[in-house]
Formats: sequence, C-alpha cells, structure tokens
Amino acid sequence: MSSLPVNQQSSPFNSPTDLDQWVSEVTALTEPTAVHWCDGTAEEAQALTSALLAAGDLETLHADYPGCHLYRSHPNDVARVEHLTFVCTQSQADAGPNNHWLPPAEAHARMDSLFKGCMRGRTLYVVPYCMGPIDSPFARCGVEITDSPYVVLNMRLMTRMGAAALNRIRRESKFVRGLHSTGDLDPDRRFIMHFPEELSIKSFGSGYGGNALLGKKCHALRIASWQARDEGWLAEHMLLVAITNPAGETHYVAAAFPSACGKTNLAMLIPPASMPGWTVRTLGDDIAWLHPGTDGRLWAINPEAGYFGVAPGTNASSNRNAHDMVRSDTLFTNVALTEDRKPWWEGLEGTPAIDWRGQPYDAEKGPAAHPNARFTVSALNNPVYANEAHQAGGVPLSAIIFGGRRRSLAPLVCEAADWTHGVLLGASVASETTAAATGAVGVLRRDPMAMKPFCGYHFGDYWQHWMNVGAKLANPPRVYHVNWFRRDANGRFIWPGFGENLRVLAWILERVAGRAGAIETPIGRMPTPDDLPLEGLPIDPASIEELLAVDADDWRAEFEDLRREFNSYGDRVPAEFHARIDMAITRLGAQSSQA
Ligand code: GTP
Ligand code: SPV
Ligand code: MN
Repeated sequence: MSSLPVNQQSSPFNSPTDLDQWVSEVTALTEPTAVHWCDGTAEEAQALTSALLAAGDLETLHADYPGCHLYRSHPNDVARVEHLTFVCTQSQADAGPNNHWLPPAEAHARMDSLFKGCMRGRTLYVVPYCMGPIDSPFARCGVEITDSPYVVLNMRLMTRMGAAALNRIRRESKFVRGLHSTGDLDPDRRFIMHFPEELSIKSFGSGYGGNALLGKKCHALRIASWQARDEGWLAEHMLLVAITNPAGETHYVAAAFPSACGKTNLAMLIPPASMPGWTVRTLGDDIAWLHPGTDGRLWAINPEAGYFGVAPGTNASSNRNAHDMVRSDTLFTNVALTEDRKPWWEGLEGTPAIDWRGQPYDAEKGPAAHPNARFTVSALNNPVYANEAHQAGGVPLSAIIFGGRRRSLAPLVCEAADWTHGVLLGASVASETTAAATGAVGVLRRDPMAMKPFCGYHFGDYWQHWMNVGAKLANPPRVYHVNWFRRDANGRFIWPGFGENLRVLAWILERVAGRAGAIETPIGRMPTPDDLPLEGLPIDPASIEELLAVDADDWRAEFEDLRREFNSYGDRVPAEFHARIDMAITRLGAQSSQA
C-alpha cells in the first residue's frame, strides 16, 4: 500500500480533473500527513487491517472466525444521530418539515471550520465507489474522502469500491462528493450535512455506520432521493428479495421497514420445514433504487454490495443464513466476546466474558453487546445471494411491502386497493423507535415509507413523486402493509415471525397471481384465516383472529391522527390522501353502526 507525502501526491488521473481539484482543496483544508488513493484490492485491505491491528484499533478473534475482526467504536458514537443530520437546500421549504435545515453557506462555513487542519498526523483516504452494478445505467458513483481506515474497510465491503469505480468516475462527469473526518468524536462537534443541489456531503465527528459510511444513507438515500425526484425514479429504504414457489415461479419483492425492523431477516429468510419447495434469495437488505421500465413495470436494483447488519437477535434459528455468513471475513462492531474470543451478542448461546466496551461483562451494566452492534460483510458471503443482483437492468417488482414495528392496531397484513392507496399505506407507516438511532427506544413515531430519517426533500413532494411514478406504470407492483410485531397482554410477540413470515409472503404472491382470496375491510383487503397458508404452524386460532382484527374505533382515531399528520406538511401533500382518508372514516362509521 503506498501512501505518499502530501507534497508528492499524484492521482491516478493523467490530467487534472474535478476530482483532483477537489482532493487538492480538501488536502489544503485538512492538512493530512499523507494521501492514499484506494484501489479496493485485497492487499490494500490487508495492509489497512494490519495497521489497525498494530494500533490496537482492531482485535483478532478465535480461529473459527478466519478473516474476522472486532472494532469497538467510541461509546458515545454507536448509532445514527438524526438530531445532528441536516439537509441544506437553498430554500428551506424544499428540505421540508421532515428535515433539519441550514442555509448551505452557513452549513459549509460551520463544517469547514471543523475540517480545518483536522487530518494533521493522519492519512487522507480517497475512496472511489459505485452504488449499483458497475455496468448499470442505474448505478451512481461517488468519492468519499475520509481519515478513518475503519471506514475504508467498511466501504470496501459495502460498495463496489476502488479501481473500477474510479474508471467509471473518470468517464462520467458527475459523482457525489462526500467529505468525512472522525474529528475528535466530540458529540458537540458532530454534524452530518447534505447539499443535494451540489451532490455533496460533509460529515464530521462520528466514525459509525450511517453517519460515516457516506455511500449508504447519505448518498444512496438522502442525495439519491433528491436526484431520483428530478430524474423520475425512487431511492428507497427497502430490502430486495427473490421468492420462488413450489411451481418454480419467481417473483421479486421490495419491502420497506424502519431501521432494525426486520429487512435483513426477511431478505435472508429460510422457509419453514412445513413449506417445502419454496426458496428465498437475497438481492439486497437495506436500499433499493426503483425505475419505471418501458414495459410499464417497476424495476429495482440494490445499490449496495454488502451488509451492515444488526447482530443482536441473529442466531441459527432466527436467521441461519446470516449466522453462517458472518463466520469469515466479517468486521464486527460493538459486539461482546466470549472467554475464548468468539463474537457474542444477545440471542446467541454461550456466555459473554467481555462487553462491547471491552470491559469484563457485568449484567448490571446493561447488555453485553450494544443493541445496535453490527456486522459488516460482503454480499458474496451470503449463501443465498441472488445472481440477479448483478443484472445491470435490475429485476421487475411483483409487490412492494411496507411495515412497521407496532405492538397494537396494525394487522398482520393488508392489501392496497390500488397504487394511490398503496402510497397512502406507505405514508402511514408508524413504528417504535430502535437502537439504530440515538434517543429513546420503543416510542411510536410516524416513519413514512421507513424514510423519515432518509428522505432528502419535502415529504409532501416525495409522496406526490410516488404518485407521479405510479402514473407511469401500466403494470405496477401490488402494495401491502405488514406488521410482525403485534404483542399480547404479556408483552410477547403474537406472530412467530422470521421464517414463518413466508406464509404472509406466500399469500401476497398468490394474490398477485390471482389465486388467493381476500375480504374488503375499511382499511384495505385482508385474508381470512382460511386464506393464509398456516399448515404446520403451531398458533392458536384466537391469535390469528387477533392478528387480523380491525377495530373501528381505534382505526378512526388512527385516521384522524394521520389527517393531522398530513396537514402538518401543508398543501404539498397529494389531495388523494385526504379523499382516501375521508372514504376510510366513512366506511369505519358504517362498520361500527352495523356492529
Ligand atoms: P437496519 O439495518 O437498521 O435498516 O435494520 P433491518 O430492517 O435490516 O433489521 P433486522 O432484520 O436486522 O432486524 C432487526 C431486529 O429485529 C433484530 O433483532 C431481529 O432479530 C428482529 N426481527 C427481525 N425480524 C423479526 C420478526 O419477524 N419478528 C420479530 N419478533 N423480530 C424480528
Ligand atoms: C439503519 O439505521 O437503517 C441502518 C444502519 O441500516 S446505518 O448504516 O447506521 O444507517
Ligand atoms: Mn437501514
């Protein structure tokens, strides 16, 4: 690995380009000791790993985990920071009430004063990456400049990083510029700023996840959603999965659930033994870019090439694929260790000895692994990675599923009557907060399309854009809402979830094929217990009834709340939302007067 002193730096470009110009400007501002252009090779990753090990920033693990390492982030830097994340557009109205906003000039000034001299004594890494298959017309490139070798290793696993991306950037004029420094990890000097009009990102003071791996939430969702609005497509917080039924028919499905609400698990689902002949393969577990095709269908790619997955809860019975996938060449962050240095988290067998902070485990001090502990691993490690993930044109969607983590109200599954109703179902998502972001956990909040923290522009415009995309689709995917997280009076999950979720997916795909039944309810079409394939599932009929119940009073209150919610976004909200809510409330009124 060659890192050159600043005065000798030379880019792999033959002639000065925008990229060289930008790298020189950043170098002058941040004053690194060396500049390193990343090529993405295994040798480079090995050299970075060795340097991190020598510095004590990475730890080796038990020999049963070849190529795996443990990283512990600063204890104050363990999750996304939504209150410190800004969208800086010329007009505040364009960022919308769903985003924190600063005028771009003020945001740049604030960030540049933080970046000034911040890389003294450090190496500046130039990380060229491509989001999406390298030959895909839907893929988009970016360059992240960072002073964190841990970020470089993550970007190499999560994106198509290195020489091939640099070649594409050399050919194209446009790329997203992401400037990142861990700074001094002072939470009072931590900001994640987005400039969608300039296709740029500045992130300072965090080395963790979505704050620091700029290709992921910052580029592939916040900046990309803005570009997608302008260019007629959608950038979404969705998994992407191929499901094949016993007759050999394959359907592609995208599903949006909020952070830590089950995307990775659904994307890698293992069919229950009582559903022989079904197979599920993963295209993506977190982000999907959706393009209307000339055939009137909606086509999807996964812009990522790896997973930054939630570790706690992952085990051989919940998700054997993920469990097996992280046995080699995986970077663990903030997990615990057993006595013999195996990675450990809540939900695994065995006993933790060292907690996520590196201290002897003491149950009194909280969980052994941080609740937002993660694994970073290449998708190539996934035993059920779908070949179609490499297709330049993507895959056509049969269904889009929205869902949230709701202990009450939202039923197991419900089908939209049409695209407009589907967009309303997506915009209505609410979910209990999780450890993926700092702040209270378990608080119900609206998270439209699971994009509350990630939509780079005004939600009203975004919902209207969803309507506009639908208008271009002669053959749109059907839209559904699911909830795996209903709880009983004792706080236990009523639905077994995980592999058993395939039963709901099977009903959905049978609906798409025109073979499964449903009844009309005021909130949408729903299966009766007989319509769901429940053979071999030990669950009592009363629980199924409860999972499929629609309480008229509770739903009327929900729609009144939604009306207030949409009103807070003003007149940019699609007029159809209000009409559909009025219709639902009228139907609910009729239902309760019949009862
Ligand atoms: P991000 O990476 O944060 O976007 O999250 P994600 O949506 O990929 O969430 P993930 O699949 O990692 O699941 C998060 C947590 O939810 C884990 O602790 C899982 O064990 C749990 N979980 C996932 N699916 C189910 C389910 O069907 N039922 C229940 N009860 N829990 C689930
Ligand atoms: C999420 O929070 O939705 C994640 C993890 O997928 S992070 O990369 O930190 O955003
Ligand atoms: Mn996510």
